[in-house]
Amino acid sequence: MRADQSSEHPSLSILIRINSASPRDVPMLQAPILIIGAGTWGASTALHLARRGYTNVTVLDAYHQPSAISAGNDVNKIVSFTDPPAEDDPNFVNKTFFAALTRGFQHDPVFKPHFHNVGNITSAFSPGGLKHIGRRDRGGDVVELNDPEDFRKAFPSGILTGPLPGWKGYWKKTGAGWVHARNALVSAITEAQRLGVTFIGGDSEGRVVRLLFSSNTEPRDIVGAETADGQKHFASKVILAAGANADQFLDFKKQLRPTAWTLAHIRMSPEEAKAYRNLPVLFNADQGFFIEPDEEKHELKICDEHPGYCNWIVGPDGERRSVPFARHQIPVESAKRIRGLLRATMPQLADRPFSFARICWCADTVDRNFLIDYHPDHPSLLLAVGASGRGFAHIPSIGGFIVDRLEGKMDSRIAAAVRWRPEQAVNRDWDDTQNRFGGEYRVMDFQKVKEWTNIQES
Ligand code: FAD
Ligand code: FSA
Repeated sequence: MRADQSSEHPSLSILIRINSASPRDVPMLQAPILIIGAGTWGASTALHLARRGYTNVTVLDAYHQPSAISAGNDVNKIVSFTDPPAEDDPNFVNKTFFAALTRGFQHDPVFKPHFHNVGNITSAFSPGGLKHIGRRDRGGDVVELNDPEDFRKAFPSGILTGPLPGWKGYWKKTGAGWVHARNALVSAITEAQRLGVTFIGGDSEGRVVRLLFSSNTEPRDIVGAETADGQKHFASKVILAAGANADQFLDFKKQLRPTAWTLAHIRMSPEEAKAYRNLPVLFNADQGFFIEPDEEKHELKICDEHPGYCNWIVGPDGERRSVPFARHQIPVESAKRIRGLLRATMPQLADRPFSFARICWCADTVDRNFLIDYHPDHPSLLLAVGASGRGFAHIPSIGGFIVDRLEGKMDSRIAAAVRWRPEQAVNRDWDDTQNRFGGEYRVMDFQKVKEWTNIQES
């Protein structure tokens, strides 16, 4: 076997001479399939492959499961249900995705126990934020909240004691709420394992350092991936589901912008946690959101809303590129914004110490549609990326769409929306706020952050 360094991505790919006994000749269901990334989408894909009868599926992840850096490794995420669309619905693609996750949370025993149907309130106070939320098609019964008093009445008394200045919004009382994200992720992984999928996690044996490409086939196809321990994992198909880190393995032609958001927890007493049980999700497009405290540790997670942080590094070619990194702290400016949200809503909690915080990475496409497609130059490489800061809710079902694409069965309208589309990114404005509001109303740069929190995890 000969291994040459690839000229395209010298450090991230390697060329391998493949012989005729390659795994490619094995029937599809028994053929080795490698998934890179055991986060939200990788876990969902593994589960759907196993359920469709694939018997040789391996998932590699840089962390033991559930990955500490997966965007899905979180106490909660927002979910909203949608009915299946009519064939001629102009929003057919998006609604099909949402109808599928709806079925998953309503009926799939792997996910159903983790969904909390408490309703959600989407709100804003800036003209742009209000216009944005007003455009959303929410489905179901929605009540308008026109002033702070309407918000207070949507909650048990004594909770929303803050001024909620200028807040207006929409309250979807049912068919919306939150999912215990980490538990849903672990549930998907556990079920996939039970059905025979192998998960390999850890910095040495699970962390992919490069993709492996054939040197003697045209086109130069992918043949597997190499992990940090030097192990080469060969496969017939490779599914890249490494979230924000996918961008480091290939030239995505600017289609992915790794972007991070910020979250913190405060600890409540068991009695308080009980009083704050079953609250609707309260999301404000100008300031952030929170969801009731979790049952186990009684921690309330709060996110400040903003267009995101990138970590801009200028490469030798003069192009800047956002490069993810892990940190279980947040910028102090973000911590202040989180306290600002608490002061506006629940000032009684605004000065509590934080018990946990982290930055959390995702990757935005230009139009914030997903990117689920074969790579045009590497026919056995399927990309399952571009969750665009809204991909957790799809955990029950996204893997089904990814496997549809793998099998060439994806609905053509969906396939068109989630295709490889570098033409969209040619003149990409990296600083585009992508329809997000809040914070400084611009994309921020971690390189310019001077001060970080120093939270001791309890
Ligand atoms: P991830 O879940 O991040 O998975 C990527 C995996 O790749 C990780 O497990 C990682 O360890 C692994 N990996 C990375 N590098 C390597 C490597 N070299 N080798 C092997 N493995 C590697 N969505 C919602 O629907 N509702 C919400 O309320 C919501 N809230 C959010 C709040 C925040 C703060 C953030 C940041 C995102 C939120 N999202 C939400 C978005 C959602 O979490 C993501 O879109 C989704 O989890 C992305 O899934 P993924 O599988 O693409 O990435
Ligand atoms: O309704 C939703 O799916 C909220 S996603 C939560 C969030 O924090 C966004 O508010 C943020 O803009 C980014 O997309 C990360 O996820």
